[in-house]
Amino acid sequence: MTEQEILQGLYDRTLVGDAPAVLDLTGRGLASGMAPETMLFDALIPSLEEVGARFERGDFFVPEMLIAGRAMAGAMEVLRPLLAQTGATSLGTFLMGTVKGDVHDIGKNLVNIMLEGAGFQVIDLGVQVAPEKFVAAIREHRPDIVGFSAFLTTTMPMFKANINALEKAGLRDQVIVMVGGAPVTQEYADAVGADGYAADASTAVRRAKELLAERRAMAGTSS
Ligand code: B1M
Repeated sequence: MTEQEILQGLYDRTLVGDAPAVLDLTGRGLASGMAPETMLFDALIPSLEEVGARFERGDFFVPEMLIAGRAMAGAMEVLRPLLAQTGATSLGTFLMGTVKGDVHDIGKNLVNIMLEGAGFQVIDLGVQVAPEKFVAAIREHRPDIVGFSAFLTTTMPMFKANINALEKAGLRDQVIVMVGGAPVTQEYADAVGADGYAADASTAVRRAKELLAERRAMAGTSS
């Protein structure tokens, strides 16, 4: 198979949720020397975008979204260790979770992989994470950054609820807050009082590094 045929196959088989074929094509791609990033950004993610577009048009329903998501997740299991080749030293600790009421995790998991690849220690609280769970985990792990992911317009308000919970617990000044997820914008992040926002996984890594450097520079000048 040519590289183009593998990419087209990954796109088409993800679209119809054919997990075994997606897994097989991922293996073939790797065996033929393709970069994991090429399969991810040129086939798997565009396919899920098309799934979302079809769902919006009423051509796809929840079961189709679910099986497409599972097919993508299967490929990610194989690609994950290759994408996240972590350095020996940790840049900092990143606590991550999808907000309460929201079960989407593919985008969050991808951000986690990229963060790990860049050298962050990532603690993932999973999906449907309630404000009090974030608060307890911040107390326990003392992360440098906490990340809230939301993928539905109806769950985005949980960012504010989480930030309010951090303020109430006296933790807001101790941790950098980053937000992201498909419907989130910089304007929304600013409005809820987050420190940082990123539209995709690679920007999330860059933004996390910038925010951490700024925080450490400020701590250095004030001490
Ligand atoms: Co859902 N879903 N879904 N879904 N789903 C979306 C998000 C939707 C946009 C589809 C659509 O209408 N076009 C729509 C939301 C509309 C809206 O609110 N504006 C939607 C809907 C409506 C729903 C349900 C309500 C459907 C229903 O039941 N009627 C339901 C909600 C369930 C719930 O959460 N309570 C639902 C359910 C599901 C499934 C369970 C079937 C499945 C999820 C499987 C899973 O995640 N394990 C699913 C899927 C697969 C999708 C789509 C098709 C794909 C999402 C995805 O994985 N994208 C999605 C359509 C779409 O997004 N185009 C859709 C690929 C992923 C790599 O991209 O998620 O954007 P993304 O992540 C990016 C960035 O957002 C960013 O980096 C990531 C990587 O580059 N990012 C961050 C993410 N987190 C970040 C955090 C950061 C920084 C950056 O800092 C902390």
